[in-house]
Amino acid sequence: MIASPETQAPPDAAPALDYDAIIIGAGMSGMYQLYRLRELGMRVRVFEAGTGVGGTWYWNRYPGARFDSESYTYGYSFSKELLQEWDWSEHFAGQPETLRYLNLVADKFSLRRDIQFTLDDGSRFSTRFLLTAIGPLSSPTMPRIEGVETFGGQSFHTARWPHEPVDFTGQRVAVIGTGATGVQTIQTIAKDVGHLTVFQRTPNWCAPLHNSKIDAETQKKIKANYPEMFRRCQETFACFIHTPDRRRTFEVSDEEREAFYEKLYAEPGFGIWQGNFRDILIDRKANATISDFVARKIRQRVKNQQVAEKLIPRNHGFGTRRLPLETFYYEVYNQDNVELVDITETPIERITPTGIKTGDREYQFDIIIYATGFDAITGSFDRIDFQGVDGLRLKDKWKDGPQTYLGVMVDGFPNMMMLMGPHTALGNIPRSIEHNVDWVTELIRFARDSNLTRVEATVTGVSAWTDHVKALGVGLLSNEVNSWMTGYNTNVEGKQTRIVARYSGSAPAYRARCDEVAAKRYDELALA
Ligand code: NA7
Repeated sequence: MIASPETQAPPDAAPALDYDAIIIGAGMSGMYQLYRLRELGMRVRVFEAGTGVGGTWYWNRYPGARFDSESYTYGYSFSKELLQEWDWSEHFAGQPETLRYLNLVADKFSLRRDIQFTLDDGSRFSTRFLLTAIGPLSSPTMPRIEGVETFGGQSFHTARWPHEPVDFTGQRVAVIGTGATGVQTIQTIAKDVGHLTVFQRTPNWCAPLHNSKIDAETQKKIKANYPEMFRRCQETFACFIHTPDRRRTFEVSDEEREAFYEKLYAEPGFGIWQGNFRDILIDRKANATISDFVARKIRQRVKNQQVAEKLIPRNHGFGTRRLPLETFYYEVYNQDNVELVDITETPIERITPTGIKTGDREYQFDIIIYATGFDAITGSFDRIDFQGVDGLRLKDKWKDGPQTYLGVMVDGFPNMMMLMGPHTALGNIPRSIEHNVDWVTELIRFARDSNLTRVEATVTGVSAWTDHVKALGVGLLSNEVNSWMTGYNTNVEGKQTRIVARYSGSAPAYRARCDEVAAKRYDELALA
């Protein structure tokens, strides 16, 4: 697949291009980008590796996969008709419902006719613009443990879960990994398994989701309130409906603080993370108060205190990694048929044909589940051989970390635009997707209306934005912790150094900067 900015030949000598735009990926960004570019009357083609639309929600079919954002804040906002037509059944919808929703969107806007699924026949296509909609969490990583391929039972990575149901009844099951995915999987399958063994390397701070059904009355209110709710999401730091409390942690008395934490712990969703005191993610002492509060909750909820201590994180503070939200996760460890293995004490030596061998024991399993995460943010870019001007390879350009202009463009890669690429504001992701896609669409419209065939970020623009993103990350506790958010992954060669992979300023500030560039008719770009 080649983007064709016609570096050598003038536009009138260009060979006919197959498409005006090619989009890679039919997840939430790719689908919406297709919709918008079609409005411009462009010839657009989407290429998707899966057999259906939905991206994240297509691939991550593991048991218990669900939103941690309120369902109604997560859906697309661009169509009033769609908003009124679709009923979310729960405050935090499960994956099957979300996938149904995205299929409805694809049907309603007849998206499928421009999407080609599973392209692996060596075909080549040319296009004016190339848009990557490949997702920040879409390249799953398997652990680098000897013998993985020798296991004789069933084994699955959570992000490559089979389409057919998996029967856990009476089975001896292992789960490796305790991130947001592992937590959702564990709490869900614990009800059905014969025996469950959880292999934990690093415990994560988790807080209750408090999910519930949406009744008819609430449904009506949600639908009446959509414009106001989306407006609020636009104003908050990370596009969630939660926004930090204006107070600092030590501005209130110990009693008030405790009562505030109790309130947040009892409320649904990310409030305890995104709606907490405004300094908990930058001030170590402030952070220690909420970490201590949640540690006490874990000790109360888990009966065996040795197990409770193992579930309490020691190497990072509350909320400095992505917060898994849970539903009776800690109570799972009170079940007789559930065992927690701390693999920092007894490391996994190898996977065997019948199970897992640690330093001190050999376990027998019927099923092994790898909830071992992703080569995040840049991983999906590394897996495609993007080549720019003069054969410049994106992977080489980014070997010491991503360099971008607004997280959307890269110098040397004219006419390529990234949706939810590195250095963009992620947060409540569909809100960021809609902004990102709308901005890119306006840029493409501008190029078309101005008879431009080439739009490219400049070297200065890229280095200024990259420096800005790095500067914003200074002082954030989360940037001092190994996690997917800092591009750290023990299972990928060369990814054991933390990088600043995300834009960590506020979403409104990010949008303001993008709007300013558009208002000045993109004069920071090289246009030809
Ligand atoms: P995460 O959050 O990256 O979690 C991966 C988990 O797997 C984590 O507990 C890792 O431990 C563990 N892991 C990874 N490799 C190994 C090996 N080799 N041995 C043992 N344990 C391992 O991925 P998720 O899928 O849970 O979530 C990613 C995001 O997707 C999530 O935050 C949502 O935004 C959606 P570690 O912490 O590295 O010690």
